[in-house]
Amino acid sequence: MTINPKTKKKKNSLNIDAPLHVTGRTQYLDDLPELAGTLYAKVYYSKVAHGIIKEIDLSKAMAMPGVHRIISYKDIPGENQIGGIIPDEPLLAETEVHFIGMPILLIIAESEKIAHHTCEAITIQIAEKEIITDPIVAHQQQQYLSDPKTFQLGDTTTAFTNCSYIFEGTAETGGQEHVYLEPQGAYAIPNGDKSIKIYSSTQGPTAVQRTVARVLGVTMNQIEVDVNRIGGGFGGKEDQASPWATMVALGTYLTNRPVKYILERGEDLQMTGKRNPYKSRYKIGLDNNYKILAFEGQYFQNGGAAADLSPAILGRTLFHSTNSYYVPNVKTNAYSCKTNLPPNTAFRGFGGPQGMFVIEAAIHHAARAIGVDAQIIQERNLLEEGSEFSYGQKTENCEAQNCWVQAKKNYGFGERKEQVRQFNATNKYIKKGLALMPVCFGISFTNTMMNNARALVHVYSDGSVGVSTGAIEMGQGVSSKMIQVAAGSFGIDYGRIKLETTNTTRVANTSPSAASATADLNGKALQDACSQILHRLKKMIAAEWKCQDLDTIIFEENKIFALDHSQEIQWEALIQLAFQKRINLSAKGHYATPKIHFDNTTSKGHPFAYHVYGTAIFQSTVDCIRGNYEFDSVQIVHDFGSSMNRSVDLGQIEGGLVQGMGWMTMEELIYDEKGVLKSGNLANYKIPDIYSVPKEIAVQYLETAGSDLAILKSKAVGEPPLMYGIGAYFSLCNAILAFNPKATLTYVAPMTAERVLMSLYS
Ligand code: LUZ
Ligand code: MOS
Repeated sequence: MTINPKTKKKKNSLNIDAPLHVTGRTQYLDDLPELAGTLYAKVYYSKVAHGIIKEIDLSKAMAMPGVHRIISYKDIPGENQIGGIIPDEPLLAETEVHFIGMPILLIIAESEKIAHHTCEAITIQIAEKEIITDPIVAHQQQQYLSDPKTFQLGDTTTAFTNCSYIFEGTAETGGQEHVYLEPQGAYAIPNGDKSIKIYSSTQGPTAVQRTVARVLGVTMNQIEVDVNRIGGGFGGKEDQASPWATMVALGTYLTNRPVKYILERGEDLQMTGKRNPYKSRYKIGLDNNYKILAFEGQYFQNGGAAADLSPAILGRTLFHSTNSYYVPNVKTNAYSCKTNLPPNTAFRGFGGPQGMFVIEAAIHHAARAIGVDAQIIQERNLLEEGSEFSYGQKTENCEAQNCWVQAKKNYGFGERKEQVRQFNATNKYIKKGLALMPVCFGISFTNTMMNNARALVHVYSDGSVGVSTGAIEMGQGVSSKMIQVAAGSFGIDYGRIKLETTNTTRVANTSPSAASATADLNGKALQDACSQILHRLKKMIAAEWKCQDLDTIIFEENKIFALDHSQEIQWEALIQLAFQKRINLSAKGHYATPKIHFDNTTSKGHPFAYHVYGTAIFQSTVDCIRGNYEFDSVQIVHDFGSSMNRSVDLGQIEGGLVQGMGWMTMEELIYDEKGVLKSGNLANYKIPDIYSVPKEIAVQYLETAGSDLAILKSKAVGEPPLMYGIGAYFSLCNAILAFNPKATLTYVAPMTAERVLMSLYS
């Protein structure tokens, strides 16, 4: 467990996409050559957040030259239903609309321009009904998308009677727009009789396949979904790529022509769901050594108008409600509240960040009231080896303390604290704030069933290799990791491996590329496929060379040799020989994460293959006249296990951190009381740019034993770093308190410059 950022031999930094990206040759959905006869789809969506459809006037629209069809729910041959977890979401509205942006009609036209003008020529009268945008209002009216969930450990009621300090309060986090660079979209092509092939910008090809089959009333084998790569997902395409793919498939079904739809940014912002905003309450109790004895949380999730993935997201809020701390008595309740907003959905962290923010707010509140630094309370309560989470799993190879201690030591936190104290003592209108943010994130889909994957490997007779998995490349580098796994298994160069598109006819029944688990699940399935082929090759060569022990046969550097023999053979020659001997050079691999289980009736089990740990130290500077701020530095010690690709993993840390900071500080989604999105374009919805990222980001690799359940012991790295961003919020709180020790802190995120200013003078 040593940190060795420099001295250790630099591990692989393959990134097969980087040369394509920087030279502009990367192919996305819209770069596919279009077939002759392609038609273009566009959605007419509701401009009212809740109401009854009274009258639809298509007379002007139908008269537009170049309009092929205007499709309504009545034209749907199968089920008008796209809900993945709960069947509560029509593809096209029938009699009632539930949010602004809800699709009502689908226009199919000769060109995008005609589709656009047709859309503008449609008028629909909607009689408005009561509009709810606030989850607390929905809660008061018992408007839920799914059953409330409760996690419980120990007995909080008794524990509170033993506490020296008890604090209660509220916390609130806003939504977050995914802003994937590539908007949602799909392209459907007739593929013989009833069959349709769909190119989709999705994280979940099987979800698309299943949804299309359901809506068209055909079996899944009629629907082929193909994904080359996507331009970002962040959870926004885990479930919400399906409607657009279903629409183009419906268009193709009804016209027998190729149909394409790529959303304009404005449409995407209006129609798609975002990170779930939450309003929460907490009660925290500590003893006089600042040990947290009890924690209670109530979480009101703003789910929007349909369940989508919100029930699962709600679960992860509870899984991560105590973040990286051991709390012996926990009681948490969560409610998925139904409102008239677009159905909110997965977003990197999947409810975890929303849960973690609340306990961090509770600790900050307690620290301020007691008169100690929050770090003292954080440090005294970090998880230890064998600590039990409220869901019954216990930590194994816990690195919570290790990351924390290393971060403080390696980045000289003690000195830094003194420097900041001095700076604040000598500057009146500029104040600095420090905060530490520990993170512990569980790796696996919380729905145990989803933790499986498959891979298909062909070794061609010339020795080149084709690899298919269920993994979607969305910029996270999973393609590079898959190539590393295959090349490493066969002991051959990366250049001999071709990674194929992700296609439902080659790899079926896939889980979405999500939950940080894509490289683990698909990598392990790929290892399984490779080892089957390897085994056949070893048996063949053992017979040739008369070796007894297959384990003495080594595949390395494009050749094969046996430890107790002088012979060796080049990879190509070996494959030629195997081909002549009629050996099967293809294999299908399968992996299902072992050991995990969870009982939804008791909310106890062992849902995660392992946990990922880390600690980030934030330093911010606040301009106390204007409320503006910047981040001087973020210094991280992160538990990578044994990173298989340092540059890809570093990119994930930096990207996740900045995305999390954006959520916590500047990205403000505003809906008015009518459910109108007021921040519906990228001019007034601000995401971090190069000027707002921290001046310094340092990441140290905590190289640990890793986990056998992580691919090549390289721990999952997709989501955990997003939650470091929460530290940004509290470092701003601390700078505000340095200016005004009596300031009101609301624990409402994002901490925009306006909120900082209001707080400074509150
Ligand atoms: N998706 C999902 C996820 O369906 N289940 C999960 O547990 C999850 N976790 C993170 C991100 N996406
Ligand atoms: Mo995700 S939030 O891992 O699609």
